[in-house]
Amino acid sequence: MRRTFTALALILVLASAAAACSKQRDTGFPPIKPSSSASASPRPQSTVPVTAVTLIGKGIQWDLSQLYFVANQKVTVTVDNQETNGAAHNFALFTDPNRQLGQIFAPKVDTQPGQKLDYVVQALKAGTYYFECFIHPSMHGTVTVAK
Ligand SMILES: [Cu+2]
Repeated sequence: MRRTFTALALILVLASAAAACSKQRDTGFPPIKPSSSASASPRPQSTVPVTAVTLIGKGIQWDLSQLYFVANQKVTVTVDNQETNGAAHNFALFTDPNRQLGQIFAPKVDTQPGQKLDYVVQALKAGTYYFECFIHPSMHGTVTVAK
């Protein structure tokens, strides 16, 4: 009788251990990406309007999705292309959120991998504008222009 009880207890212990194991495996969180994934993570940013800003292009992503320009002054956008996949980037500006219409700044040249290039944007009135890389329209964001 005692032997049966011991065997039963052992089975219960094993069963609960297996349950705990499978519970541990499913955390409900997405798996942690290895650090080798090329996506640039957003960096903390000031909301103060500036006349010069650097945009880093890496992994077919900009490091910033929101820019702040000073109104009524030329603004220099430096594109820092950190790609290792051979992709070139550039900077274009629109008044239309879908970036289909209202282009107000067109890049004359592309920034090649390993290059930094300045795009000097003409003085803009206060308001909201939209930027993108012409080559990769998924690389886009918003520009807030304020005094
Ligand atoms: Cu691009």
